[in-house]
Amino acid sequence: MLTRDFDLIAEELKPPTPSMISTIAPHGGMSEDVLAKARERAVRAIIRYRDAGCPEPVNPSVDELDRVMRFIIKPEQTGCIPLLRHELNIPHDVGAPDWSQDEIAPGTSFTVAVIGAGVSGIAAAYRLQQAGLDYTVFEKNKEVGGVWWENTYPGCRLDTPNYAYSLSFAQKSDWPQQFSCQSEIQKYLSRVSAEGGVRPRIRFGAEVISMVFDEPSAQWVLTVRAGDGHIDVMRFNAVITAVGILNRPSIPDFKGMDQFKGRIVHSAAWPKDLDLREQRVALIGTGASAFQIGPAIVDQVKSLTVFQRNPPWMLPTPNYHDDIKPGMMWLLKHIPYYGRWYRFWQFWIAVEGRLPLVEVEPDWDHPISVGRANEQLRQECMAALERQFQHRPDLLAKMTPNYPPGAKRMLRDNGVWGAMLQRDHVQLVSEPISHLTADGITTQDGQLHGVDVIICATGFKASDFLHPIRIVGRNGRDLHAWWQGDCRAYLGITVPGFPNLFMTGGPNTAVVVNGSAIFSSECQVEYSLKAIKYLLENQIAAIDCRMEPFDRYNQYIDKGNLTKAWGVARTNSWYKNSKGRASQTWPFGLLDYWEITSRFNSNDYEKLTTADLPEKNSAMCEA
Ligand code: N01
Repeated sequence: MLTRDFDLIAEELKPPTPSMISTIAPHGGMSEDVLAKARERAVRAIIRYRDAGCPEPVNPSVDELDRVMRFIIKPEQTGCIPLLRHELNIPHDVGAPDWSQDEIAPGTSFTVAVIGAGVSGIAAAYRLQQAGLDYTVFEKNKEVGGVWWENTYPGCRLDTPNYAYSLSFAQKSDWPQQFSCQSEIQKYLSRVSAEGGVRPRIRFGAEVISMVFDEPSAQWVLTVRAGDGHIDVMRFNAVITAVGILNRPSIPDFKGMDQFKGRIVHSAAWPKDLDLREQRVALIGTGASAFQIGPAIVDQVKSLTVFQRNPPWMLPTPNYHDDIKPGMMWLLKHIPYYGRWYRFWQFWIAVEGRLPLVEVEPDWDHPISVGRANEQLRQECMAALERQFQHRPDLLAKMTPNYPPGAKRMLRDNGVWGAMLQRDHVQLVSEPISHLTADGITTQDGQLHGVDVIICATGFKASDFLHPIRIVGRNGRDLHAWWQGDCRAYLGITVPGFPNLFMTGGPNTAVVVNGSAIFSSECQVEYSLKAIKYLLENQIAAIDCRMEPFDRYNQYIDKGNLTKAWGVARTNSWYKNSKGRASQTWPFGLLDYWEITSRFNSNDYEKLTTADLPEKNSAMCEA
């Protein structure tokens, strides 16, 4: 893009399609010979750019962009070019609304409430602002960031590649690591909210406790509690929820919890004053949070006892904690667009990601894996486990999962967890917990494990979408009662009976082996804006999802989830709800979600004008 030298993307330099089992080959699997040629040409191009005085890059034409994209992607993947253009964001912000309220509905009043100022809430606010809409963001915390503000436990960091884990309209080219730490991501979100101009529209310390659809006015009536207990009741034409799914801590209810003399903390509510030095510490759970906490505290504590219910599958990721190398940092800093193309690469890889590796093959018969590719992944991960625990057969046995890889979140492994477990003052207990006593944790074999502090890294109530907000829609329908713990939505965004309510991070939108939550949130926000545009253009008060597309969509999702390891495996995970249905996971590729959310089909919705709506519904309006 800098030099317009298309020799740099000559056919002979094309990287082979990288195969992704547990890890991806460096440089997309290019041979040493090709790599040397590519480096030589790149260096010459950089020198030319330097000698020309580092001119401002001229925006590439669409043809030029496509040519570069086609150099990387497979010929059969050209369908994903629009998605990749969105993520690359060159030369312009593809996801920006192509309209404004002033242009399409001048003089009308239309207000939107956004609930939550984490990544999704910031994205929603930014897009609403671009469309010139009147909006207010309600955030229960004192700062933006959502989970990245709340989770301050030692070792907290990303476990998805960072260049793809950022907003398409606010890319950052100087992430210090491939998987950045919590404080870095929090700083980024704080900066985006300030520079994006949305911060003044956020009401901090304001928790939405209920929202009721008032049919006569087709407005949502929100009851909002401020930090000082003050209650406000406010009306909005539409609501976008951005409350996240992994943020309501799940704290186990062990017998005898009230007897324990020490401190019990949850990973997501880490007390600032918690001093673990010389303490005997219990870590309950071996999910993503525990995996980060354990190695970060092991040097301080007197002893660490890890209580494991099911071992996780570990995904070899040697560079997990590494800083970006100086050479790469130089390129990111000095070569315009380098970070964008790096993001492009990470996104393109994630379009399918590890999805083929978790595919269920009906003719595959194995006690653990669900298909041939899944078995290959299992064997690679097993080989890595065996290498790590070659001198500790006891630990290898405890660390060997008996369910297919991908049935629950696979954890990034650069060896620190295995090394931690092999320290003298660390013990891995796989005997189930029976109860707590004043002095510690008793397991079902009757053994008391004396501890001073218990850390519950026991996850979140992921399937309780929008909990604990009371939500009442048309005809007095209570959303939580209607869902009965089995949450569903159309496209993960709208629910019949709840007009003009748009969710981000809703049911079945979590991408778990391909991509990041930010991608889905941006799709949901952009879809919501398209729906609002439709309302304004057509002077319709509200749209209400029809049952037929809702049912059809959920059948498609359920069928899809049953083709993936998590859909058929019986293991516990936050992917499933208490009914055993995978209500969190998106079972297809990123392109599929992009395509179904990139157009708003008004036929999927019943249109409500204020004239159609009942005149009075005072009971429902009571806050
Ligand atoms: O929670 P989890 P998490 N007794 O639900 C165990 C994201 N995240 O906070 O496997 C004993 O995964 C439970 O056991 P089992 C990421 O998406 C992201 O670790 O159910 N144990 C499990 O081991 C992640 O997937 C980052 O048998 C009990 C653990 O607790 C998601 O958040 C960083 C128990 C819970 O694991 C959740 O991760 C951290 C009980 N009663 C987290 N109850 C990023 O970097 C539960 N367990 C982006």
